[in-house]
Amino acid sequence: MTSPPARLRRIAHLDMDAFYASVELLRYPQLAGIPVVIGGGRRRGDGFDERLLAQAASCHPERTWTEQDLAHVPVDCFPTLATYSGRGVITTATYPARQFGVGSAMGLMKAAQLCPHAVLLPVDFEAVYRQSRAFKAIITRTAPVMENRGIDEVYIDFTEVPGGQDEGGRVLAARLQAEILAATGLTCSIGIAPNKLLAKMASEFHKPKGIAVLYAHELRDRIWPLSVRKINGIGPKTEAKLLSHNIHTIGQLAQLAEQAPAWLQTTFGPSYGHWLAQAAWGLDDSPVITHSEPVSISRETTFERNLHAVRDKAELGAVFTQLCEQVAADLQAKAYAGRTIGIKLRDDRFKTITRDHTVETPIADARSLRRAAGLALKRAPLQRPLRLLGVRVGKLYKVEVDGAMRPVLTSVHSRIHSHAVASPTEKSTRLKQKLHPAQDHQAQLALLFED
Ligand code: DCP
Ligand code: MG
Repeated sequence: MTSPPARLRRIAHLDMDAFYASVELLRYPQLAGIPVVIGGGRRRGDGFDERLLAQAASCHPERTWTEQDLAHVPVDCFPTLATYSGRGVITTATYPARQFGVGSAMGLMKAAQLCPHAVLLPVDFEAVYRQSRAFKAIITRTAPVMENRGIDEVYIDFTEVPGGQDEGGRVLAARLQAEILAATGLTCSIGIAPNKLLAKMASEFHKPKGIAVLYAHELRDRIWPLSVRKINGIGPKTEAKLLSHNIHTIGQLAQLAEQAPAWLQTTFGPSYGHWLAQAAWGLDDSPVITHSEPVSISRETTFERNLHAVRDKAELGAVFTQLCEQVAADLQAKAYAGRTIGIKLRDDRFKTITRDHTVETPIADARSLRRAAGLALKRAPLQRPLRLLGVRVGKLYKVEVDGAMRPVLTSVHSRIHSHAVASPTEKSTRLKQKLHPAQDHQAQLALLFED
């Protein structure tokens, strides 16, 4: 009996085109095809549309201008880079604007010299997040193995998706582009390759609205001529170091990796040196991670005025209970429970203190959280007025449908993160407790918060 042929690994990287700017063009379609840059501020509550309509009314007083007319405000009523003064930078630019050499991270004043007639718009984060969620939902409907990489990009495993192998992934990519466009009005570019590393490079090949299909045997022709900087994981410092050794292209790096592997490892360290060699040869077996589970769930609040543990006991106690209730609601909504309950305090001198209490079995209800958080609070100094109080639940477990608890396996990234952040604090807390055993009156103050 012959086994079915092994499927080729096909990984896609999808990246939205001029994302923040394209989201604005949905609101102002009359700006399509002309240079537009995003930068200089946020939209929320800044009265941008009101000013725009007022401008339209002063140019065209023969008619009335309301919010419904935003898509018809003449282009020459919009603010341009020429009128900008300040120190803001460009968040992104439409492709027509990029033709003038302007782009992300450039100062707006400098961009104004290159393209003074470009329209300047503020960013609308609410709309951007809404569209981000919308396009990702479209993808997972068809291709469920998707890794969220940020606001406007994802990796998608095409390997097992029906039709995902057709024309190397091109057919499915075109379908996703069409579905995203139909649902959101936004365009994206997709690269499909044997792994994430190559897919990320390929998605840039035919931007905007492009699809690039890359096979392993094309490494020499299509990847090696590119600058080393095109490898996701080579930043400006590594690039500068490589350039100082006359390594400009990925091909030169690959050659070096083959001829002098020890040099890369001594120059960049064994782990990064090895990774550089692998990357130059187009090798990457990192998986598409479908869900990144949280390391912890927390809520905190900064008070309108500073509160004192004794003088404002009732108010603080109420806030404390409310925070526990909110965390409990968050945990239950997401079907998590946790074993380490922590509190965070910030006093009037901005000193931040955290304390943890770990329980035997995972909990998610407000009463249990309140009790455990109270025990953590007992060990915190409470003499000074407080400006902030927070409650955090870590060591999370996923509560399955049948009620079983599965410990949350955090990704490598979040493990590194939680070590970097949590361990030193925990260590210093333990150290301090050894050196300065909790004073009795502190414990008594904390008792004030108990049920
Ligand atoms: N962004 C930002 N600051 C930067 C770069 C980007 O705030 N220095 C924001 C704005 C972008 C979004 O992130 O719209 C996505 O970044 P991309 O690098 O994917 O850039 P775009 O989507 O704007 O353009 P492209 O078509 O090149 O992907
Ligand atoms: Mg993008």
